[in-house]
Amino acid sequence: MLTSAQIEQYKEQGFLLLKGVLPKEVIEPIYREARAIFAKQIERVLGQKVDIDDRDAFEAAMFAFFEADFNAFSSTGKTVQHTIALHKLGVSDEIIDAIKALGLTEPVIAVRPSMQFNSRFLSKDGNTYWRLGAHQDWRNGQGSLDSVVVWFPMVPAGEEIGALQVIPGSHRDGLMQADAAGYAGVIGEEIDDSRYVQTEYEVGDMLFFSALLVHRSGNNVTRNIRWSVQLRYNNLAEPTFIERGYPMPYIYRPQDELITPDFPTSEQIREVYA
Ligand SMILES: O=C(O)CCC(=O)C(=O)O
Repeated sequence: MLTSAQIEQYKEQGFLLLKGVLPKEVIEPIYREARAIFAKQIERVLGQKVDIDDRDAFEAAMFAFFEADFNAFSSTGKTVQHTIALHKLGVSDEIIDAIKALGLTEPVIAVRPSMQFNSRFLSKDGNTYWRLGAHQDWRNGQGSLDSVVVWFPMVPAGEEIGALQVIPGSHRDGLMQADAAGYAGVIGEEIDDSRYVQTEYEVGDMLFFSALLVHRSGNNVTRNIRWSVQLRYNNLAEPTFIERGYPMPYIYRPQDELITPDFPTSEQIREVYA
């Protein structure tokens, strides 16, 4: 699927933006299902039926939902990352073949797929919303040295809506200093803005990049949400990954308390199985 020039470019630059990897018909149902899931909670919380195909009206309702019930917004945001369609995409031949071509001879999923809804109106303080400063994903994944991240928006995306910005070749400089290993692991040293390249996408385009590539979120200055997906993979055959015991830094566990106290009643259960 990839030409040798593309593979060379990936090795040199640490990223490869592939145009039209997937037909819109594959991305659209994932985006649509995510909106439909949010719409159900919007109706419950705001008492408002929203048309998921009316982008501005739907997104205005998203912002109102965020303000009205942050907990429900946050768990709905997690729920949309668990759809069957999104997970199927993460193991689709198109993506796995590309990752193999990039050198991951024995690919394995590094972490569950994630979906982001980037907007300053989905921010607690209007400033530090889901917009990441300069970082390397390797610091939170700690996987194989050739670990690959796949990033793509589900809407057309360029500078205005804050598509990803990358520093070509920065993967070759190795792991840079940062104070934390998790999502807060922003690179400590000052990086000249002129080193960043703005990436641009139509729906179906995908960015493949080394987990060591320095990158950051763009600044979404529009009133729309930048819906995007990230998929991450490691290579089971990479010698240091084997040597380090296949580290798995992502913590996934149930919380200790019931979210809805005194629920469910036996009557509710009997109704389900009636
Ligand atoms: O989508 C974004 O704005 C940032 C995503 C990112 O950099 C990451 O998940 O590593």
